[in-house]
Amino acid sequence: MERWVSEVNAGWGLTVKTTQQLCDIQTPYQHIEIFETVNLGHLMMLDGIVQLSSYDEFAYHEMMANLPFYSCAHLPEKALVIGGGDGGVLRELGKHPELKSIDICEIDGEVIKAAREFLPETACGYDDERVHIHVGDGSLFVQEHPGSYDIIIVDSTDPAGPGEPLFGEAFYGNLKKALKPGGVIGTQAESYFLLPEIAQRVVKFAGTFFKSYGFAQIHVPTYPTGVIGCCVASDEGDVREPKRFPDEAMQKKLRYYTPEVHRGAFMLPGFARELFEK
Ligand code: SPD
Repeated sequence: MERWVSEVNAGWGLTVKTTQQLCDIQTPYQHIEIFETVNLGHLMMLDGIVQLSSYDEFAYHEMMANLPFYSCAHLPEKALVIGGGDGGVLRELGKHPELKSIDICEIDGEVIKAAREFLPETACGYDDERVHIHVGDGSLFVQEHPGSYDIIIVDSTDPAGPGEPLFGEAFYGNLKKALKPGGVIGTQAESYFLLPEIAQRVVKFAGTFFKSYGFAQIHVPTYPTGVIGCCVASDEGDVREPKRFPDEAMQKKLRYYTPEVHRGAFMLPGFARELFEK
């Protein structure tokens, strides 16, 4: 039966026509819903907030994985994903043979199960033998692993519910401690149109702890306002400049990320630049 489902966020919304609800689970952490849609393939929502659609998830996941990967001044070998239970960031990291180990710490094991059952093209990231799954609180996990990772990617929900601690200043300090020297973080930094105060806060925290940092914009039509940010930060080199480039074979595996897109993503509209300079 056809049904329009909406994300209503900050006083406005995004509505998608669906044909079938594949998953409808309330976990101790959140409400997981997955729909079959008319035009966007599968759509996953957590607590009513769109997390991904098959139509454009490649854009978000490629950038979340590759901005930190290619910003890292040394060749990254060990990666950590906080959140990201759908497996999309894992899938993109898995394209890099240089990575020897990819840990994921997702607080809600039911998200992993639902993604594996209903979003196989995204959750195929789990099929990689370098991936180690930890179900738990990412904010505690980073405190328990000092000096451990070359790149850490925080693929969180919005700062309400289980995602809340991942938007605090203390968490950014702990991310820095969990990195090896010269490591890079990439964190979900919201939309400068939809949630400008959150985007501003995240970039400010990155600037408190790291020498080089910036907000990279990613075009994702199925997130309200069509844009979302990845805050990239490191103590080594300029994160706006890729340190290595995908070879031809790797570039063929990517539909959104290119070295030019890496540089261009940090070129923000004037009002957004001002937001982050305050
Ligand atoms: N405002 C929604 C932000 C969602 C970011 N996380 C998406 C998870 C996809 N792996």
